[in-house]
Amino acid sequence: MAVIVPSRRVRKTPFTPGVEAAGVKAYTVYNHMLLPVVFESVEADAAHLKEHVQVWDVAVERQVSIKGPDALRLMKLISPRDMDRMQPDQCYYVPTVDHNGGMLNDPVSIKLAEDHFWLSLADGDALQFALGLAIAKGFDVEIVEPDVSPLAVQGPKADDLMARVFGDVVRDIRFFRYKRLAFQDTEFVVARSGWSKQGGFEIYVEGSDYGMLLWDALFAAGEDLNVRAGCPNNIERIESGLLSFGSDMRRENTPVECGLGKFCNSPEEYIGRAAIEAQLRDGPPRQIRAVAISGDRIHSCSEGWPMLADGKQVGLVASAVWSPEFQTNVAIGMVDRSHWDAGTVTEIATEHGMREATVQKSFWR
Ligand code: THG
Repeated sequence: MAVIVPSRRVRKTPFTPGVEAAGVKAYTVYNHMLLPVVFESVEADAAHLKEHVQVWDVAVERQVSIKGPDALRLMKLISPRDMDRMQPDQCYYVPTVDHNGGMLNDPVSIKLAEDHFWLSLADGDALQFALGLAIAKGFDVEIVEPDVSPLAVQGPKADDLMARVFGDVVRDIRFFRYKRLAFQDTEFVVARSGWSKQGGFEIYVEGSDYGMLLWDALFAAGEDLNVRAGCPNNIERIESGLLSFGSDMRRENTPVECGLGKFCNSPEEYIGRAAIEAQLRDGPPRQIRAVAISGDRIHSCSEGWPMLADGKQVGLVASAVWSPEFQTNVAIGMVDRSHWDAGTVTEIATEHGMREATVQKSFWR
């Protein structure tokens, strides 16, 4: 394939100079911005992530800032999750849905103040959804994409590296909580979160000019920890069951189908509530499952593969890759109720021929 050309529409990030110097081998485009996908190789990157610490340019996780007297009202309309329980230093994983319960995005929301939230977006123009609702409802809120670029520090040595740059106080940050921590003459929201299950943090870098200063500070502090540039890793995240919006789930799926029903507990009216509550009551017609695929190493699944039983489609695999750690092809499938029990064997039609695909009891991690 040819290269991706950056422009005002396909934006570089504040960390792109560091990513380029670290020898990035491929990008994808996410929220109209460059997202690195490989440094050494996806397998070598995964092995390093599981043993050391990596710094990830996840500036593509763009923030929608919702601020003003009606910010909480708008958040309650958008969020299936009970916003009244959210603590002042908390982050919530929030599936956002349309009026039929169809997934529109799966952001992390960050409560900055009683009247100020960020939605840290997956791929999709969810700012326009929030803005449209606010305009239609006449809400008193300001909605903007601020100059905020998340940088993730992930891996078992993340606490040690972060402590060297931000102080030992980082060790006290609990999962999906944040603290505001000083860096040079400013401060950043620093949360214990990130799109891997190796542990770590996300630093919401406010002000693009600080991007490379922080990048360089982390690499200078972490030399003896074997710190490297990394990125969300397709092997580690499939083993971990971290879902990718646009691939594993889309608007044709509800949060219940995505296994995110536990995040739909708002006692108040929100958009899509009737459809979601009906599925919580009756069970969804299909649901996300871990799937193991037999045979030779799968490098990637770009189009989505139908899962077949007796020649009839009973599901769809949208992410699959060889796992060196578990010595099988690991995959994420959206599987019909009739075939979603653990141990069920189906066939998938890949461009490399037919393969056996077995539904697993749970993800690998
Ligand atoms: N961090 C931030 N923004 C993001 C992502 C992120 N925006 C895009 C994308 N990732 C959104 N999707 C997810 C999906 C899963 C998780 C976070 C964001 C996640 N899930 C945990 C899990 O499944 O174990 C648990 C969440 C919980 O218990 O609340 O972390 O990564 N800033």
